[in-house]
Amino acid sequence: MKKKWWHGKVAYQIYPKSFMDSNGDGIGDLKGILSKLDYLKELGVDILWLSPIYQSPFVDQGYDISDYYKIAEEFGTMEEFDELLKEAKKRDMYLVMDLVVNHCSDQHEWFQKALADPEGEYADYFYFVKGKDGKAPSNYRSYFGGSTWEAVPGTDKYYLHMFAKEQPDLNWENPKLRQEIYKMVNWWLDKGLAGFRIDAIINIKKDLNFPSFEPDGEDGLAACTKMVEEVDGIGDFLEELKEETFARHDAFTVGEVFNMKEDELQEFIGDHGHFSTMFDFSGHMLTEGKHGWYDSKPVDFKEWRDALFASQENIQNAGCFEANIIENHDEPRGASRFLPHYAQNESGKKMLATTSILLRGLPFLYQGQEIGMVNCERTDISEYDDISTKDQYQVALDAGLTKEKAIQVCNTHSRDNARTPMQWSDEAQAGFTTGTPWLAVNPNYPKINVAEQEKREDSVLSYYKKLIALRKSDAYVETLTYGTFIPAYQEEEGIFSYLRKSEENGQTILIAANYGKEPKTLRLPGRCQKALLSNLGREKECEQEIREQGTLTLGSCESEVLLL
Ligand code: TEU
Ligand code: CA
Repeated sequence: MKKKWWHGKVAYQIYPKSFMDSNGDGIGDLKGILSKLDYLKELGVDILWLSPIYQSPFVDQGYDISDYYKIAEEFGTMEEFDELLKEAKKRDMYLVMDLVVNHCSDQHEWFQKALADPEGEYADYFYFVKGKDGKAPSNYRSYFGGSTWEAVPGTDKYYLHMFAKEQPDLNWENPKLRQEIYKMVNWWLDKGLAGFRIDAIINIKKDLNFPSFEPDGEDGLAACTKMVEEVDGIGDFLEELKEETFARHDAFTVGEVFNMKEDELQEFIGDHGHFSTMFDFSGHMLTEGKHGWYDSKPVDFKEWRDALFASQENIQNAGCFEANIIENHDEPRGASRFLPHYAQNESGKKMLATTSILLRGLPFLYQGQEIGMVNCERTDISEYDDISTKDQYQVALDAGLTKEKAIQVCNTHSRDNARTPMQWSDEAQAGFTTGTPWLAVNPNYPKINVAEQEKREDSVLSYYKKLIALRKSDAYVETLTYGTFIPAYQEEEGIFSYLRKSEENGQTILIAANYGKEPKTLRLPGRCQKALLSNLGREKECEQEIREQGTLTLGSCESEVLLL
């Protein structure tokens, strides 16, 4: 595998609307981000991914773009963006934006022109398709529920939208559209962006016959992902996109890729792949429900660990390097999801951080993860903003769940769990805004907030700083970046443990954590040179036990990082 500048770095996702509000309108903004750059630098992160900040009607929180060349008014101005870019550079940080080009907003000029003249050239920027027998061309269910087809007024045609009807899909078969996209991507890269996180990209290739499938739900529809999974040929689009844009700028790209075919890893992220890297969602996909959030399974520790391990080995054997996450703006909080109830405390959060951040790959933190923010309980559907949550609530009701049960489903799975404002302090509205936040803050902010944790040496935040510093330290960066991943103690119940072994310098680092309820004693293969990091501050005790007895005893929710 060819070494790349970003391999040894740590990335951080900012959800701008909820990060920091500088002017009291309740909406996070660019100036807010600017004011927190030093905080992020101190945390140790290098690459900042901003969720969409383009002009948008915000039907899907900015993932519906109405002008790719404009900054949303809510977030600020282009001058402020340029300043953010400059200030990030000054601190040796890299800015990555979200590239949303499977679809745009129905308010985008292209779509408006297409509607105004459904036979004209702009109609061909989208999929305007004749209906069959007076009905939609196929029976696909969109990601956000309901048909993927919406009638084009005044015609017998329908337009395709894999997501909301306000997010019409762009027609990648049209070379003119592709050129427009490349021009726009290059325009941003010319400004000095480091690269892009690429949204929902696996959806850009369509089967132009739009075949219908066996219905898979009560609504008589079939998931649109079925078509995506069956169609071939996306590689040509992705390769052209790369050649025309990213490759020319040596840009960093991270794809949001679900449903990739198994043998395509090399093609996607090998040395000459379409993207630099992509997210490893193997742990997240495990729990997916067949029909929706309501029938998803809870996380089973062993299944989760083994899925991550299998994925690590698979990626490593392919000579690839993926991006690891425990949460993002589409997922519930990792601490609420992956930690058993008895472990949902500061020790548990530090343990989760340890086992995740030291995996082989590029770690991505999501805002608030570094202070251990958790899911937010709501009692009524009106308290939710997210379009997907509203749909899934209805799906749950339609499946026969009571209102109370359906709300519980949302509390567990809603994308809003991760979108509540960042908790900066115990002041009103968590110090996020002086006004009324666009989405209510999690009421636990007096307990969980940055200001309090900055003061405390043993806080989750302080631990994240140490953990990231360890990962990037001169002494261990080689091993923790490129060292081989080797599973360890897999037979031990509740244990999440692996080695990182460097061929370059001979170092072996053992990461061992006890997700179980009871203490666990492990026999070590040999001596230990040094305990590098303990989430309970037990470095010295561990060294002594290993020296005297050759064992390592981990209490419940304890994690240790040892140089063997
Ligand atoms: O997500 C794509 C996606 O397929 C899912 O994460 C989906 O949004 C989720 O399962 C619905 O609950 C990306 C973005 O990350 C997401 O925020 C956007 O809504 C979506 O694309 C459309 O742009
Ligand atoms: Ca604001």
